[in-house]
Amino acid sequence: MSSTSEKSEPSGISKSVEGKTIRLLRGDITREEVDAIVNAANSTLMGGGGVDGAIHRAGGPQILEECKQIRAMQGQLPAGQAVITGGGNLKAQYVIHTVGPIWRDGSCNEEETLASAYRESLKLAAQYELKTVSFPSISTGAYGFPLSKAAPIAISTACEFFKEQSSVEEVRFVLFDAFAYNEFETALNVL
Ligand code: AR6
Repeated sequence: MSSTSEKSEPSGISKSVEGKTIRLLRGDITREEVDAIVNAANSTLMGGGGVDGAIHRAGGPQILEECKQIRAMQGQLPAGQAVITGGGNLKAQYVIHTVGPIWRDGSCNEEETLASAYRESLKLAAQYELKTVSFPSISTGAYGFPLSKAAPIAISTACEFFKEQSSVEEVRFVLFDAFAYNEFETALNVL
């Protein structure tokens, strides 16, 4: 895997991997001007707290309406899977809703399920021919996944995905607090 040209930027860092970009930013994902932001949802798709609540508040009722239609068609969304809606009032054109695993003790397939949540979200972005996608740190809030384990999984899953031909040119991780940002920075630095 080729990874080159790490750059310091005012609001974060980026690294080139396989000719594509991984960027880390501190901030609020609802403000992202990208093709799609990813929501750390729950299986009901009916909204919740954390980043899920923030996205539905900022995006308005249209997003929940579309989530209800998806629920009606396919039922609950299992952990590790992803679906897509429009972005409502957000600057992002789409919201990709995925469900991360609830951390138990690490023996319940949590790591593979987390990787799957990132991978399936990226596959959906590629299916829609999107170029830029912003992720929060999935599962590391209410779902209790340790950040030191989650950050390397997030970064390495994006890198693996970059090996495949797709429309996705830039993956951003938008981290809400300094602790999360530092864990992702550590994971990016060991690439
Ligand atoms: N922008 C970026 N990151 C954020 C934002 C934001 N506006 N708000 C919170 N975070 P969580 P989970 C960070 O709990 O662990 C919901 O109720 C937060 O600091 O949102 O996957 C769902 O409905 C943390 O690092 O998601 C589910 O029931 C990260 O986002 C459940 O929580 C994820 O925290 C999902 O839990």
